[in-house]
This record gives sequence, structure tokens and C-alpha cells, in this order.
Amino acid sequence: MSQRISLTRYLVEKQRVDGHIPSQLRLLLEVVARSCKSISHAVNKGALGGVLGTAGSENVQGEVQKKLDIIANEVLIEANEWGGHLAAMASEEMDSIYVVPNRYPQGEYLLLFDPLDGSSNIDVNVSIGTIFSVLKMPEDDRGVDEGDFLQPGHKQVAAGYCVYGPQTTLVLTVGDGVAMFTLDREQGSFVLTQEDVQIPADTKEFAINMSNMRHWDAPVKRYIDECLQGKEGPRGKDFNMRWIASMVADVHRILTRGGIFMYPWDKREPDKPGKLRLMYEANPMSWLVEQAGGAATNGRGRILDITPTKLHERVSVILGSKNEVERVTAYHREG
Ligand code: AHM
Ligand code: MG
Repeated sequence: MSQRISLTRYLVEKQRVDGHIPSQLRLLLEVVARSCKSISHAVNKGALGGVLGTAGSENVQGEVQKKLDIIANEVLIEANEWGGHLAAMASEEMDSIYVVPNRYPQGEYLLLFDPLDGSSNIDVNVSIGTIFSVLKMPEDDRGVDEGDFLQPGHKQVAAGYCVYGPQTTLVLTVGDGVAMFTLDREQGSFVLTQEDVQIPADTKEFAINMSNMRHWDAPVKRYIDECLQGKEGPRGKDFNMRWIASMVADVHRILTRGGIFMYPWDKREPDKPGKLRLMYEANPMSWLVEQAGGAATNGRGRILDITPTKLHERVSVILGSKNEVERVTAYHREG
């Protein structure tokens, strides 16, 4: 790219030239990006910043919270509550919604986030990230409540993530394709490094936690079994496997070079639809993947068409290269 385009300029042009985003949404995305910058600094300091290890508390899911889970959550809340662009926020790390205190002006947007995804990787210096999703308050709504958040993913007005890896990269969609911005630490700003990201329709790379194989449903077993047979099997090609255990990092690889990611329902917890959270993880990632030409289903239908019934709803996730996702989904429909 000959000319450096900052995230700020990209968003201003989206607002002014394309008329694609209102100014309040632009402000919101700037603030989310600023929060990601400061989370990135905390992550980079690691042991030197005293931010590693557990915090001695559990979140609503009963998962042990890491210090950085809590720090990242606080950074996002504190940065976003006063700007006047939000009505409320919801986070994987909080039991219920956080309504913007009435000492600040109320805006028309709702922000949802997984402040630090891939928590098991924090202490071992492997990529982690922040995932976010933006919805609009339903029209004519009097006073924000949890029900306002229960909108299907196709209603998102912006979604993205920031991956804290060897580079810090912010990936964003406002519904007209996917753009990537790399953090320039010297300048302190995100710089556009890729536009119109496209996921190839075919792939030879899958991502799934293989240790759960004995718990999977028949369609998932069939798909992976066929991949493992390689050239000699029905797929006629050898497959490679990757599993980072940070959804942000796995999805980032898929947006970069294709692949399929699965965290399907399994028999360990038969009453739960899956491990991953619909509104903090699956919806924003599914929209990004669709915007890059890929597909995302829960094995039966499009993730973005699911109407949530509760804030912390979970879902089975199959996303990535279109032809592979369609194959796994077809196996579910046949089965
Ligand atoms: P988290 O939000 O508590 O970090 O959990 C979500 C993560 C995903 O990033 C990742 O795909 C998955 O959990 C890994 O799970 P597992 O350890 O079962 O492989
Ligand atoms: Mg997560």
C-alpha cells in the first residue's frame, strides 16, 4: 500500500465519502480501537506488568477469570461509558448488562464483547484477542434492558476483533467487506494493511480440538474421518490441522489463508448447544467470515439467523471456507 491510511481516516472516509457509517458509530469504533491498544500494551508487558495469573474469581459461566480477563473488561467499560454513543454494554465476563450510568449521555448503540478471548493462552505467551459486536437499540424503545440485546447476528452494524500476537491486528467489518489494520507501535495508531479480505472457498486445513473426538456427533466424526484419510480417502487430498485454542487466532488464520474452524456440540455437555458464546464470539466472527466470502453455520442453519433467547447463549460453530462449511452442514442435514 503506497499511502498509509490510518483507522481514523478509514472511518472518516466511510462516514463522509461512502455515507456508510453514522458519526456515532465511527466514534464508537475509534473508542473500541483505543481500548484494544491499551489491552495490547497490558498483554505485551506480561509478567513485567504483573498481569499474568488468575484473579481468584469466576465468571457467569463458572470459568476461572484471569487477571487480564478482568483488566480488559474494565478497559473496555471505562473507555466506552462516557462517550455518549452507547446505551449499554454486555460482556462474556459480566453476569448482566452494564447500562451507561445516567451521569453520561445515552447513545443508540449496544456494544458486546469478549474482552480477552483465548484465556488459556494468556500465561503461555500465545496469541489472544478481543472480540466485539455492535447492535442498535430497537426503535421506540423506552429504557434499555437485556431484551434489547437479543437480536439475531444479521442485525449487527459493526463487528470485529483485535488479535494480540506477534503483531497486534484489528479486523473490522461495517457490512461492506473486511479490512485489517496493524498497530504501528511507534506512531500509536492502527494502519490499514489489507482491504477486501477474501477466504478461498476450498481448503486443506481444519481446526478442531481433536481430544474431544470421542464425544462428537456422527456428522462431525464423518467429516474429520474423511479429512484424515487424505489422498487415499473420499476427499482425494491430504489435510493439515491447526488448533490454537484462541478463536481469534484460529479465525485470523482462516481470514488470512482459508480453512475451516469447528467447535461443535458434543456429548460432554449434552444440554448445552456448544461451548462458544453466540453473541460475544460466534456472531461477530460469523459476520466477518461471511463478509469475506466464507460461511458460518451451527450445523443446521446460518448462525446469523439465530435469535438469541438469553445473553450468554451458547452455540455450535462451524465456519470458514465456504465449500467445506457447506459439506459439514450437509452431513448434519443428511444425518
Ligand atoms: P474463552 O473465551 O474463555 O477464552 O474460551 C473460548 C476459547 C476459544 O477462543 C477457543 O476456540 C476455545 O475456547 C478453546 O477451547 P478448548 O480449550 O476446549 O480447546
Ligand atoms: Mg472467548
